[in-house]
Amino acid sequence: EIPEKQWACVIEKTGGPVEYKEIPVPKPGPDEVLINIKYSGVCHTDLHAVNGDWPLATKLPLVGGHEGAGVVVALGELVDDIKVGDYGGVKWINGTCLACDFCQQADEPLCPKALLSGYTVDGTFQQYCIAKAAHMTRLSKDIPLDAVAPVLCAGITVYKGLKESGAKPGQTVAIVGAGGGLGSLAQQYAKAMGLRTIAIDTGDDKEKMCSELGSYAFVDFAKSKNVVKDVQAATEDGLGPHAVILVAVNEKPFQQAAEYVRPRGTVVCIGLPAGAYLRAPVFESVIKMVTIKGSYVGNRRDGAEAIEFFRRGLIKAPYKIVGLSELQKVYDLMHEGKIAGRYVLDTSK
Ligand code: 8ID
Ligand code: ZN
Repeated sequence: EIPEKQWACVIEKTGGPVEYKEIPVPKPGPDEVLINIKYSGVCHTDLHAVNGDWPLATKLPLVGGHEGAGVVVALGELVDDIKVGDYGGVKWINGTCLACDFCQQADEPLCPKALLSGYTVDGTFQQYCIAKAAHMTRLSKDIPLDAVAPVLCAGITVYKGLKESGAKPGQTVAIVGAGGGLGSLAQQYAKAMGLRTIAIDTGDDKEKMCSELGSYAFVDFAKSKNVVKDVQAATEDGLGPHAVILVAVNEKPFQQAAEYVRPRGTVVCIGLPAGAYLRAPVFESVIKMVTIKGSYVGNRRDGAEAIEFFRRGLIKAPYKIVGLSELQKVYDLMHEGKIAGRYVLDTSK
């Protein structure tokens, strides 16, 4: 009962347009599964892929998307630990070699042969998507496929970033870009991990959302006359947050965070604004013993842990559902910075 054709969103060339059209249903290779994607989140990475603004080319034509949740409908002949009918998630890391130096140490996002969903292989903006069985995220049947979709990239990534920050329960973390998809989930994971959060973003809608998500303070970067001072003033002793999670799509905050982070604090860079550079004052970075690091999605274990927080009901971030055919409208809103939280696409319409 797997159809020959399916609906998908395809770009033929970098820059778009995004075309909603019928394409063939792919067939899984020996170590792959075919997943009937029910819902897919839309990540800002998907917009970077359309715009081609990163120093890494996409495949073309391209089906984007890497936050896909659905039902397994076919298995390659080597797959013996997944059944047809199981729930599965397709994340950014679609597959890796499982043999290199990095894969051996469970750093598989760093695998030089990593396949990237919706970037170097077709992703989840289609009704039937392929994933390497070893990397399919296992989802139990009590997990709602719409709400879990954003966890598959945004959730895993911010959970990993919070772990990489080294922040301990009771400490304060600044979330920069808190009103977006990654930022909204970061506030929920931080809360579940016993951390306090300061949200940084702009606009009344995002401020309201961040307060509902558990942040005790909000700094509006567009209204603030001095973001560095305002973030530090939002901490009890005025010395700044223990960690900063940077998920904004803008260079400026990557050049401010080291100034307001607490002595001994850690700045975790996650957002990927095009052509941007990190900048930090050497003097303050040294005498404050600041750590600045990058964090890139998560390994399979991080994924399983992030899903388990969600399954237990600890992660509730707002999302809106629209049809797969409306992807371009979502990109337009995202480009304008008008999305509070995440959009999730229903692939049946
Ligand atoms: O593994 C990774 N490192 C990874 C994984 C997934 C996504 C990295 N990303 C990257 C994406 O490619 C993108 O560059 O993280 C970035 C954020 O993705 P997103 O959360 O999906 O984007 P969004 O929903 O558009 O949210 C971005 C927010 O940043 C705010 C915007 O207002 C928006 O709410 N923002 C901006 I633009 N400038 C800001 C500033 N100066 C800012 N917030 C605070 N200060
Ligand atoms: Zn993503």
